[in-house]
Amino acid sequence: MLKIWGRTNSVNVKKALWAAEELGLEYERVDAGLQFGVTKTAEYMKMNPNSLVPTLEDDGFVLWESHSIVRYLAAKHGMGTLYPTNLRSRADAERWMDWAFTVQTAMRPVFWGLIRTPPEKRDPKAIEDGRLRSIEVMQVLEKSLAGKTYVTGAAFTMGDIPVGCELQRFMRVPIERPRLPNVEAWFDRLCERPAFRKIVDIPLS
Ligand SMILES: N[C@@H](CCC(=O)N[C@@H](CS)C(=O)NCC(=O)O)C(=O)O
Repeated sequence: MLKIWGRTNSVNVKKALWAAEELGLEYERVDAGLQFGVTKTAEYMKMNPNSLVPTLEDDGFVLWESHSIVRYLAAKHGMGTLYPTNLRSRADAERWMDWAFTVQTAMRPVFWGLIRTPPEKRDPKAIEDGRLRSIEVMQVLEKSLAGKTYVTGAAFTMGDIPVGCELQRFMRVPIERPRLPNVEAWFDRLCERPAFRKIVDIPLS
């Protein structure tokens, strides 16, 4: 059976799990990372020398890098749905997948500062700089989503998965955000998806 290593509160693990759920796949998830350890064991490092999560194993095939895992699952089980068959549509979806790391970089000091750092140890300037940068980055998505239902157009694809996971953090951390009507409407649409609610939109920790 498909196996995915990674703790459920990791934004990158969520991407792999959400894709598996959208595709209706059966999988076994193994806790790994941060408080669960595992990632520095010799056995794990043979699969993933980065000591990071997620890692996927599919019938002897091992893969790491969350966006590659999403692409792999989508290509194997969602050709023509999650994985667009038209080259340009696929490139568009992949572009948004790669761009998700731009959001992640901007949000990291905000998320770590407010969610994983005790108040007395926080760096308010780093948090505020991250907040401003994240808002700037979100304006790109806001403009692009005008007239669209999902990031690549009318259909939900793999392109929505990584950015959707990053957006959940942006929407749920306790910060001030400007109105972003298109982004908010897209987030609401994602929240209608059972797999998003089950895997992604869980309390931040
Ligand atoms: N680019 C990698 C990054 C993986 C990554 O940074 N994972 C984090 C969790 S989001 C991690 O493993 N942190 C250390 C840990 O959990 O022990 C991917 O997308 O898979």
